[in-house]
Amino acid sequence: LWELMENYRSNDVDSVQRDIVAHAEYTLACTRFNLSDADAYRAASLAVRDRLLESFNDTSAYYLEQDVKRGYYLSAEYLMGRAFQNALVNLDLEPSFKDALMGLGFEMEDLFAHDVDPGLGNGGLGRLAACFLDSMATLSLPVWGYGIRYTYGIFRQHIVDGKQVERPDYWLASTYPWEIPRADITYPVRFGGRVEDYADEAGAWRQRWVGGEIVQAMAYDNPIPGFDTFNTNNLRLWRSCPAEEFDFDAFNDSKYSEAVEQRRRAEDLSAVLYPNDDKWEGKVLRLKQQYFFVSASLQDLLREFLRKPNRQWSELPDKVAVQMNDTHPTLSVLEMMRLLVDVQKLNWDQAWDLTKRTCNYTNHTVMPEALEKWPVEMLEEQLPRHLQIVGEINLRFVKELIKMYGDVPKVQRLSIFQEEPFKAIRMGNLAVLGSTKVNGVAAIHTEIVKKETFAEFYQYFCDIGQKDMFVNMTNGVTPRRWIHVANRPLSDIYSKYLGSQKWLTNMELLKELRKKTEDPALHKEWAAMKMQAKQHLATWLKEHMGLEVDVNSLFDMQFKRIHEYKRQLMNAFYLIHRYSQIKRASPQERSKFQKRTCLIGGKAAPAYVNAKTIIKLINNIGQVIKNDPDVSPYLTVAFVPNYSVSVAEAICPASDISQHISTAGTEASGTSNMKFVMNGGLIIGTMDGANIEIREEGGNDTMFIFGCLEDEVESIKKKAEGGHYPIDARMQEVFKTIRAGAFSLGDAQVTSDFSGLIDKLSDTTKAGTWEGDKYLLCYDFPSYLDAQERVDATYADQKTWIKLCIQASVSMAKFSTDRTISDYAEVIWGVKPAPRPAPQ
Ligand code: DL6
Repeated sequence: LWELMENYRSNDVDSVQRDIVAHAEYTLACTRFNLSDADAYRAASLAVRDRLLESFNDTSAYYLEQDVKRGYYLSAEYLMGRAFQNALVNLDLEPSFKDALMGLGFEMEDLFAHDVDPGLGNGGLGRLAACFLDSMATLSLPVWGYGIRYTYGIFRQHIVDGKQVERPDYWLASTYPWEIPRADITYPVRFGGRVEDYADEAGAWRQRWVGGEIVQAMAYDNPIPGFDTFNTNNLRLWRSCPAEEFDFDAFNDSKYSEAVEQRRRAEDLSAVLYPNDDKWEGKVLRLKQQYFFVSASLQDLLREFLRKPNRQWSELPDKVAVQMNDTHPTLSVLEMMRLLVDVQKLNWDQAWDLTKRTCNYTNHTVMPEALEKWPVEMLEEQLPRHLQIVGEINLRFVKELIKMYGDVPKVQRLSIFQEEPFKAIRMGNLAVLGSTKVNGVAAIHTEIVKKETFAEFYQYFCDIGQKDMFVNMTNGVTPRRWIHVANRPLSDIYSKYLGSQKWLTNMELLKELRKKTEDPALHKEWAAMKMQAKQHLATWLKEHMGLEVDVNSLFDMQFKRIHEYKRQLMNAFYLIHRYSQIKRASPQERSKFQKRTCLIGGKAAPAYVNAKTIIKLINNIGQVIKNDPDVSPYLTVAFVPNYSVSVAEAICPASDISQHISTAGTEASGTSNMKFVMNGGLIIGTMDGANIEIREEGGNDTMFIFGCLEDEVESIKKKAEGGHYPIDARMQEVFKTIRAGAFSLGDAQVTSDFSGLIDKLSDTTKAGTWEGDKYLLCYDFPSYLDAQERVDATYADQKTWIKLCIQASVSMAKFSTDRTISDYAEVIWGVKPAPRPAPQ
């Protein structure tokens, strides 16, 4: 067969051109004499895909042959971003494809816009998973991702009359050349039915799960090329399809509609991504989605494990590491037990030992409303065997706890089962108990996980001598996408000053440039780079929103999911305050104000009323300012719709300052903070999440810090209960303007909605509580204003500003996912790089 296969595809311009034209002619059946940009995009992407597949197939064969330990990243969400340019960069094909396309009459960059940006995730957690995949491949680590191939990703956000309107995201409407459907790789996944006891050949009682409904999980492979390596890994996404056997029986019985209904039910499973971020919703379809992808993934990885002849089950933890991305894939613990005990017939103790030593869990949020709790009833109905298994795990665990501590209330809190207000499985507790390592995603977050979220578990593991079970893995982002692809002028500056592109796989090298933070030549290039990014964004804003912005103004950005804890509302209050200041000033004074363009973006969960009201408020502020000729020359405020990976690629490079202003102790890490600083912007922020570590790396002077500290929050809230909670006069002024309808554009209902937001905050007796100022906006507002003043003052001195930007950006090595993933591989997975040798 090998001899029959041609050589690898050649990458000289001529061969690339031939491949593109051949794909246009034979694969796409387009006439090669008249190709549109869209046709050229499809043909070129297929030519890239051929090269991806060569590398992908050979890497998979190499891993198998070497029998390396494999890692599997299980995540319900991935925000991969556009694949075309990324693949060209990672496979080092950009120059030849650029020339080849040019020769055919196309600008390569024009074709990038035809690439789909699949939104198979909500926000930070999904984008992190995508950056992780890039680093795993780049580090030549034999780690694959598993997830769900949602037919509809996160909704497309439109702004109509200042309000968020959600439209379905049918991302598959245009062709998607980056996936390979694997009709030959399918697994049955069962729901419902019942558990039967039976005696096996040796006479021992065993259980088997029978009946119910079966759907097929079909694999779609998305090759993930590494940068500067011959390895290409895989993201395997599962699509639900009807199982054939079922339809057949039903048709025979002439139950046509029932059969059709069954097909629809099966397809529904992977139809939509739930658009909630940081919030658990007890929807049965969501539980089924989780089990669906967990079951298919585990069946698949165990099949791979068993491909080596004479495998012993005891080898499993030496050959397989599973990472559960948040609690969404926690059913892995139960499914692994079922597959080992019921299917492979291992005894319980061995199966439990292997499961625990194979699985690991990452926590991504401190929001209690995010911790999943599946009702026992729901499990009983959908996954009866798993309910038995979790019951048994818990029984053994509780017995051990009682032996250690006695029958004390703490045992109930550690239990996997919640009794009140409804009987449920606490997925967080199950994830911790079923794992070798548990990690948080930034230093402060891991401490909170240990002292609050899972305090009693942490104590328990300390008591049994496993203190090291909880570890920190500070997040990161990939410099390939977030610098090299998103901001080529900056990438070129780095490569020029360092003499090579090696910094792209070793960001420590950038620290060399700390010596040059005052170098006038570098300053000049840096300023030109920033200006180019701002101009690029300005063109984009004009094209997409009809918005005109002044590229000489300070670009101020806040882009992330809209959530009360992220405090976009505080930013909105600040904008009103700034507006009033400018409005009140005399014409001469006005001209002294630093001009600002303030852009905010992010999606709100469709049912999150307050978040949607905040979006409306921001839009109305933008409108009022735009209509006010006294202020509009000095201040622009706009809400940028449909924040996504590709939008972020235009946004991040253009920022001067970005806002990461969550209440201390609420944002687990944040990753856009990293992207903005890597792109030469500074941060105004709180001592929260990864801000703290970014500041440590860059130096205190590179961040405009304000607000209370995490360890002060408790006492501030306590004090507030007594009723003392002063509200700054400037904030009261803002409230007054809002209540007076200054931002309601004549709509009384809108005034009432906006007032609803601030009534809650200004009820001084309820500050710090759910009903009051839970996220301490009133408390932090004065210091936020001070920090904003420092921003303006520093920006006025461009020399200092650029120096700080360079200092911060070149100090970001810690936040490359290459560092993060090396830590995961070493500390958690025990997976080693397996670089495939250069092809002959
Ligand atoms: O770890 C990635 C990312 C963090 O940077 C954010 O701070 C955190 O809010 C986010 N969490 C989620 C919540 N998902 N759940 N559950 O996206 O994770």
